Amino acid sequence: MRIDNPPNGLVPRLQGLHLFHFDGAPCAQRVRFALAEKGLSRGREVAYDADDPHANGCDAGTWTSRHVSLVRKEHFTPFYAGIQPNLVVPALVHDGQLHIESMDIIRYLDDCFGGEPLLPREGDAARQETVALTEEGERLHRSIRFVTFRWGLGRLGRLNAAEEANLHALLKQAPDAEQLIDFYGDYDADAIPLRVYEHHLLALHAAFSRLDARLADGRVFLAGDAITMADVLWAMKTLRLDECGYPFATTHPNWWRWFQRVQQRPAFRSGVMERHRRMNTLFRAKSRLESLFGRGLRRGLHDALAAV
Ligand SMILES: N[C@@H](CCC(=O)N[C@@H](CS)C(=O)NCC(=O)O)C(=O)O
Repeated sequence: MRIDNPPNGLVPRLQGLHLFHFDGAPCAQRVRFALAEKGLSRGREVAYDADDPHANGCDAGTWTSRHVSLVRKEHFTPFYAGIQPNLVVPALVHDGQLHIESMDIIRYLDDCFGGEPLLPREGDAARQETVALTEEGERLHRSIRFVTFRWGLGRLGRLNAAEEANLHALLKQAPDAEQLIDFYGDYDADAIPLRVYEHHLLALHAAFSRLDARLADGRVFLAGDAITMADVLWAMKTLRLDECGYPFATTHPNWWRWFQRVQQRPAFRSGVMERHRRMNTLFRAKSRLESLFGRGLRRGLHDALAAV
């Protein structure tokens, strides 16, 4: 989605490609994965709010990284609100034009840059499948948030009263498309209730079961032999849930093999994992420890399925 005349005056002055993102955020990882598939590599690192004309150049074949820390709540600042009205990452600026919504950004990159298409071309049967699978993945976006916040952050991700007030103030003029006010309101009051967590876990389990069955015919990727934007989107959900201890290998074996294939792609290693290893290791250590004590996401899924 292109945003014309954003309030932040920096945007029109940015030349080349600038990605506002967070290393550990699945929605930003999708875009970095796609950038790498397009042969574009991470170039200069500048502060997300750097207004330095020398930071604005972009070497050919690279994109400028503007890292927005979700941990330090840099996405809840007036500066960032002037770029991404929904206060989430990612956002992309290309030669002064602002684009938001990760999957729209990927389509935009697919149109602008060469390489194999991530959305199969018009007339290719795989195109419709790719669109449908992408839409299904987008519908489950909030389920990942609910599951990982309860699993990974417990009460740690809560906003204090001042941060809550700030969020309300920043979203006053915006449609709150990501429902952050509702989400943080409930979460700050009572973490995430078990029944909500289980509801989202079951929705994800149902989707992965369908995807697992789709791969039973031996196809390499979701819509055929070539990787598409649907694989990119679902891979990031899978990575996050795998980090949290979701038992993919035993529950959805075809899907697990598909994920190994995706992980072997050089673009996955460079675009997604390069600066995500520390967080990945931390998440895995936590989920292994929980498994040892018979707790965690594996147990959560088991209980949720048993209660149906
Ligand atoms: N529909 C948006 C969703 C973006 C989104 O939810 N981003 C998450 C990270 S994956 C975020 O910034 N969350 C901030 C928060 O929950 O405070 C997109 O696809 O770009």
